[in-house]
Amino acid sequence: MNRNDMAHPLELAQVRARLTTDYVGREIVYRARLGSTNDLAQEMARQRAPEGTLVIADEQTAGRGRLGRQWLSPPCTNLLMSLIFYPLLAPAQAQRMTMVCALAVADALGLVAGLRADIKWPNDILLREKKVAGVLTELGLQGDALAYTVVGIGLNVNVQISQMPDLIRQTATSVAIEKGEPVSREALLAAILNGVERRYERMRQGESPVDEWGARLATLGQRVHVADMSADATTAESWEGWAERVDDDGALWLRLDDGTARRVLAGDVTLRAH
Ligand code: BT5
Repeated sequence: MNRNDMAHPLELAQVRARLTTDYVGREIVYRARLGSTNDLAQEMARQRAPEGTLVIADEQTAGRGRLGRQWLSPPCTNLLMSLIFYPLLAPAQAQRMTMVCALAVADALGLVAGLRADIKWPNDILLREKKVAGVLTELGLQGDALAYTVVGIGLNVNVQISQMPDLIRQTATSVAIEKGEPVSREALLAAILNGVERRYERMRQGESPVDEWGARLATLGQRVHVADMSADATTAESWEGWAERVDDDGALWLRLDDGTARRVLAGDVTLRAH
């Protein structure tokens, strides 16, 4: 049996050997098991841990998605990680960090596994229309300014369908399932970190990731149903229409059937037949 076939703890030396970054992933906090990497990363961000610090675990006991949903992963099979940044962005622009990281994950899937990934608005990465990764960006504010962002990434690498809980079996996939063989978590992780730094640097030099992200969104041009999760949305609003475009803050613009346009900042998208 190839050693990749067996779940083994992450080998950080193999990650470091592949890093080409100056600061992203140069500081690594590894835990075999913890509640949520986003929680530990937020705690460290409040204490000004260095930019690009990686918090990574082989198992989470309280992994979460948006609105407190669960993120599920068997031990030692996938990537469960969070990155700390102090971007000079307004809080409304923080979604750009999700874009930078989602694009880096999509690139890494191509580079390391030869798979073509799509992005689903606002924070999913898909392989053949199934969810392979989710991104959870959380903010720290100081007054009206952004103090830090923590970008959590859960990427299904070597989990098999038989190991997936019923909740996600129909909608989720993994790199190994799509590729038909196990893939090195270390190689994928290093490629993600390298890509994140490259893209983050470009953003810091004034280039917005929005255009590239928008071009990679499987959602645009589709007829969709969107359950609105924006903070200012009254409970359980939802919309159906054509997903026309995204704007600089990453909000989705829908064209409703009565011809009006509607801006949705956060939500859940389901494709509709047309
Ligand atoms: C997300 O939320 O997709 C963001 C997930 C971020 C997880 C990472 S893991 C490291 C870091 N630490 C954390 O505690 N979190 C981050 P959302 O769009 O709300 O999607 C959540 C939904 O995805 C769940 O309700 C399930 O339906 C589904 N789901 C759960 N686990 C999954 C998995 N392993 N693969 C695919 N889908 C999953």
